[in-house]
Formats: sequence, C-alpha cells, structure tokens
Amino acid sequence: MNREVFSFASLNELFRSSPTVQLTDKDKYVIFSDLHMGNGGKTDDFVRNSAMFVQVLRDYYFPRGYTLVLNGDVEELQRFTLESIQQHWGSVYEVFELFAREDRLYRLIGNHDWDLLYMQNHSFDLLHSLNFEYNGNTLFVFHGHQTSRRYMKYNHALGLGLKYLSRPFGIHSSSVAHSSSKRFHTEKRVYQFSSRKKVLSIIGHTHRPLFESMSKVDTLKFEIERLCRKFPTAGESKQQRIEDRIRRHRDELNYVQRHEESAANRSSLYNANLVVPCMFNSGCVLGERGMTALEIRKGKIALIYWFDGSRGKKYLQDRNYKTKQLGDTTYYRAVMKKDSLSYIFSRIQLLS
Ligand SMILES: [Mn+2]
Repeated sequence: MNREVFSFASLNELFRSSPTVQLTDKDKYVIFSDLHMGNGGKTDDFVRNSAMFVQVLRDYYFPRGYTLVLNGDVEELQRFTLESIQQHWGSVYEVFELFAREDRLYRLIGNHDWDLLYMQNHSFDLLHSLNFEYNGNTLFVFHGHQTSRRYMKYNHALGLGLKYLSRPFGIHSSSVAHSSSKRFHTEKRVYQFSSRKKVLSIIGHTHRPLFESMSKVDTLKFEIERLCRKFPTAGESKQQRIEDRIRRHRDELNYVQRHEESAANRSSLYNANLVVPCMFNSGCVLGERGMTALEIRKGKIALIYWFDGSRGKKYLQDRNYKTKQLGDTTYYRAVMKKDSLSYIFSRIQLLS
C-alpha cells in the first residue's frame, strides 16, 4: 500500500470509529493542542506560556461555559516521565479537573502523549478522535499524526529513542513540528481526505495555525487581493480606508516573512486557485509571545491568538485585529479570523 492510500484508509477508519457529539448554536467549545508539558526545567517548552494558559482557562473559558477540547500532545512523554510532569504541573491538571467535573472536557490522544493509553496513573478518558455533527455536516477533530504510517506503527519505539537519546543533549520538542516537508505532507493528506469526504477537519500536530486551509501568509495575500479588487469601484471615502487596510496587511506580510521560519511562509500549498476551506489547525501553546486556539460559538468558528502584552505589542497597535484584555492581567485575546460554519460548509460542498 503506498503512503497516500495508507493515509486515506487510516483517516477513514479513524473517522468511522469516531464518537459523535451534536453541535448546536448554543454550544461553546475551545480547542487547544500541543502543550508538550515537561518537568518544568530548561528544556520544557511549555514553561513560557504556562501561567497564561492556566489563567485563560480558569478565568476566561471556564466561567463562560466553554467545553475544553485538548487535541493531543498535552504531555511530552517522549522526553519526560508522566510522574515528573504531574509533579510539576499540578496547577494545569487542577484546571483540567474543573472542566472534567462538569463533563466539559474531551481529551484526544497525540503522538507525544500516546503512551497514556497504556498507563494507569492518570484519570483521563482518552479518545483518538471526535466528530461534531452540525446541521447534517461533520467536523472531524483529531491530532493529525494518523496520516503517517511511521507514527501509527512505530510510535512506541520512536518515543523510547527520543527519551533516551535526545534528553541528555537538551533537545527541545522536535519531530514533525520543525520539519517543513513532514508538515507539508501531513497538511496535504488531511486536506485531500477532508475535501474528498466534504468534512471540516480540525487538527494540531504541525504547530502551524490554519484557518479555512490557509496559513497566515496565504490569508494575507488573499485579503490584499480581495481589497485591490474592491478598490476601483469603491467611493472616494472608502478608497482611503481600503488603502490603509492594504498598507497594514502589506506591513504584516513583510513582518511575517522576515520573522517567521521559512516553512510558515510556504503558500499555495494545494496548487489550486480555489482553496476548499476544509482544514483547520489550532496551532500550539508554545509560541514566543503567545498561544493559539480555535473557538466554536454561536455557529461560528474563530482562530484566536492569546498573547502577553508585556512581551509584544504588535497586535495591540494593529487595527486590523480586535483585541481584548483579560481582567487586569497583561494577557490579551485577539480574533485573527472568524467565519460562520454554515457558510464554510456550503463552500466545502460547492468547491470540493
Ligand atoms: Mn504531535
């Protein structure tokens, strides 16, 4: 079986065996993935945003009635023992427990916390994937490693290798997140599967946030093109505003291209003029200034960026994004992208 056939069969099996939950316009979900919690030491990538993560869950999502979906790679079990992680991150498990006690927590397995499936010393029910049924359409939530035979078959052996080989050298969370070609293959296979099945997939794993199958660079380019097209027929007062918006988007595009690794800039992944908006990615919790998440609320899906204003003011100054402060903290919530699920599904139906 070649890789692509394997990948489709593997995702199809996962999809068919997914538990299904009904999603209505009254429901609220927040999806985080890729925390990679370690032992709190120097090579624990989670340390940087851990305080923000706990406070955002406890003071923002919990009181607002959200159900929390943790979409894989919560613990970094390929480099740390579960005991050392539990010992250091009690505050994180406490906040998970808040949601769990009210039946508002779903934990999905990833490749870095896969070993939990064979462990007894934790209290989580673990799922491989989860389907949301929304007005006859399906949102398919899974971590994303399932596209690769390597992870499915040899995950256990790989984990042992990483734990015993890489930790002494202080290697940070490695694997797919940092390899652009692996990331590309994961995204491509999830995209192909989702557009063929006409489902909306939500993954993590590659650490790159995606909204409607587009990266940030793709989104900015599309938006600039759309505004340019609007410009000639807009009235004079509107033209000025369009010009300002184009300039801000161009500045941001330059910024992203200068500051983010080259893989994040790979655009037009799918060699198509019409991108089917079937693939979303919650990104990760490990960003330098913040973390990303996907929210589903009132029949809409949004890509959210939570950041620490004391570490970077970029999004506070950028009028293209709505930001809101969390209480009197230095944490801010910015809505990067937002769209209605009905509109997204009608485009998936029409374009794929
Ligand atoms: Mn992963």
